[in-house]
Amino acid sequence: MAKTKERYRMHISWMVGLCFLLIGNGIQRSPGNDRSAGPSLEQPYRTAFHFQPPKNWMGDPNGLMYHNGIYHLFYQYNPYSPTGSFFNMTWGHSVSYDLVNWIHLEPALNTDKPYDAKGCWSGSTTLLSEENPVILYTGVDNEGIQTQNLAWPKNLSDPFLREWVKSPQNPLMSPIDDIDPEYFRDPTTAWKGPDGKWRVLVGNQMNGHGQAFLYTSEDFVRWTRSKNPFYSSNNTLMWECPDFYPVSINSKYGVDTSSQEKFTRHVLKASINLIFHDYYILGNYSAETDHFSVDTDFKGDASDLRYDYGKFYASKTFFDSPKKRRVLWGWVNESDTVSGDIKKGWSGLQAIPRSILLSENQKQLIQWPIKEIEKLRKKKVSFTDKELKGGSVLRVPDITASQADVEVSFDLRSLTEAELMDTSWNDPQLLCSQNTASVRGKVGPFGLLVSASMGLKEQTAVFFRVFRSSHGKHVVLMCTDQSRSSLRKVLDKTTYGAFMDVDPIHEKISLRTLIDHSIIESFGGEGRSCITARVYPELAIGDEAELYAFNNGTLDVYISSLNAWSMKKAHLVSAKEEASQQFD
Ligand SMILES: *[C@@H]1O[C@H](CO)[C@@H](O)[C@H](O)[C@H]1NC(C)=O
Ligand SMILES: *[C@@H]1O[C@H](CO)[C@@H](O)[C@H](O)[C@H]1NC(C)=O
Ligand SMILES: *[C@@H]1O[C@H](CO)[C@@H](O)[C@H](O)[C@H]1NC(C)=O
Ligand SMILES: *[C@@H]1O[C@H](CO)[C@@H](O)[C@H](O)[C@H]1NC(C)=O
Ligand SMILES: *[C@@H]1O[C@H](CO)[C@@H](O)[C@H](O)[C@H]1NC(C)=O
Ligand SMILES: CC(=O)N[C@H]1CO[C@H](CO)[C@@H](O)[C@@H]1O
Repeated sequence: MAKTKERYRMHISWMVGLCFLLIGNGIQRSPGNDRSAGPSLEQPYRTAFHFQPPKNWMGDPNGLMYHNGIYHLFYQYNPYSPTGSFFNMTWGHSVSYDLVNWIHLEPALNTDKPYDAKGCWSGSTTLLSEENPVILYTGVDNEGIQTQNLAWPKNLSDPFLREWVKSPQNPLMSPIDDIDPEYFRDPTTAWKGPDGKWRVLVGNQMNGHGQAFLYTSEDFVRWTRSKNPFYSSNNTLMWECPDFYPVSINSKYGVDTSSQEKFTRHVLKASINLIFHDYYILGNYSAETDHFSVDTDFKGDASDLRYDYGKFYASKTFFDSPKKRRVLWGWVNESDTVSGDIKKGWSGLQAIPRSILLSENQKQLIQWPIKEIEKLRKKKVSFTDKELKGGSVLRVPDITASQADVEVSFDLRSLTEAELMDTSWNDPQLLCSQNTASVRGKVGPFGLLVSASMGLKEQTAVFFRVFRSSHGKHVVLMCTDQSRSSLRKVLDKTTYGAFMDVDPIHEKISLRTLIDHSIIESFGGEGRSCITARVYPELAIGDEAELYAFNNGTLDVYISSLNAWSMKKAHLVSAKEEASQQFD
């Protein structure tokens, strides 16, 4: 869990928040219950098909797992306030049959032991066998000392696994040697090596640099720490929520965390504290020697690979065994002010779960929203072969543009005149900030204007620009420009950017964007570059939101196809509501 100055600030605002809630109690309508979870005048920013608890603050996704026909999502949850806090952090718990519709349960872990008196922070679940799941999590005591702890289900016959028991042997891993006890957290899902021993990584820092230690165990209770870090990088800060897993080479399937299949490579992901982005590197892992040889280290600059180049942090994957896929969850926090969060009564979303694969060239990961989300698609609007002249906008009619799934692909026929790429332009976010949608270019900006108001006073532009590099190749830049996303001023409206590994001579440039009131998740080039943004329009809310395709370059582009679906609302209910519905 993010432990920073920001959190201290949050703590202060937490107290303010609590007062507000007490005063407001009885006056405010609860933003929580499912029926109001979609568009409403009071809650225009609450989402319809993204995961969120009924109210209050949610952070990192924690143990994710599939167990006996049911998916479990645990998450950092502050049950007392819509703002983050150092104190009282619990493991929120919800279950699902399809990863789309959810039943909210009581928190699975609460702060009730001396070693977790201050908080039950992030961790993971591991299936010791198909039947036997366990939780490893970071407990924080009243001194701020962090340890790793074990819990298991109280009653394996309860299909929802509502109650969890903490091991009497806790804490199992304590900060030793010169590990800073306040920077020792977030155990990964464990994997089993050929020697039958379990292995987990725990994030920490040494002299201000991020690293992870490997712990091994035969019984999951007594753990031995490796002498040297499993991997460390001087180009990073403290690692939060490390994740380590195999990906298959040239197969469309995901791989179990403990798999010893030959044709795999490994991904090491670290959530970098204070920077709040999730970076990853690729390499070869040998479970015989526990050696991880990487293609390249983290570089600590804009060329590092990220899951998402917008807002997306503290993510975690799990292996979805029945579907044979690896699924990624990530926390998307608010871009609103703390008082905005308090007014809404909630803060934090989970991104739509993404299935994750290694690209064919093995240089990066490919992410795509899980197939199940398409169940929510209803009315479809589509057209093909449409010319989009330089400087034009095209309205997509008949769609609930505040709650939609849009797929568009662009065909570029005149690339010879593309602007020349300067070799010093190596920071895509900077490049997008300097070249927002209102800076006209040649090939681009072209893309979508989402969450737009009639007349375009408010709009969020998700777009591409194509440059020519000196050696005759092309560079594709993908941007999300939030500068005009809301008439409100005090929001974080950072313009996000990513380079996209697409050759526009041989491929169309595709974009899929999931729009859900206050979140815009965009997947460029079939999942090669992803950008998630949070927006809070004042005009473009509910039925007032519009969707456009646009081209602000001087050269024409062609929409080879556009499909847009209005989306239904997912069903998110409490266990009680679920039970009463079944009774009805
Ligand atoms: C365990 O859960 C099952 C199914 O919900 C229930 O019937 C049983 O009473 C529970 N056992 C205990 C000891 O709580
Ligand atoms: C990383 O930094 C430490 C000092 O903080 C130094 O001792 C070590 O040599 C550095 N490692 C590399 C690979 O540069
Ligand atoms: C990883 O393994 C592949 C296949 O054996 C090999 O080609 C590649 O060089 C290895 N990479 C590293 C960094 O060891
Ligand atoms: C949450 O969002 C705020 C506002 O955009 C940002 O300043 C902060 O760094 C984010 N925190 C995390 C942990 O991502
Ligand atoms: C296109 O560029 C012009 C000129 O900068 C700007 O006024 C206009 O808002 C831009 N259009 C879009 C859709 O951003
Ligand atoms: C409701 C509740 O348990 N609140 C606690 C949150 O943490 C603070 C600081 O430890 C306690 O003082 C509160 O009682």
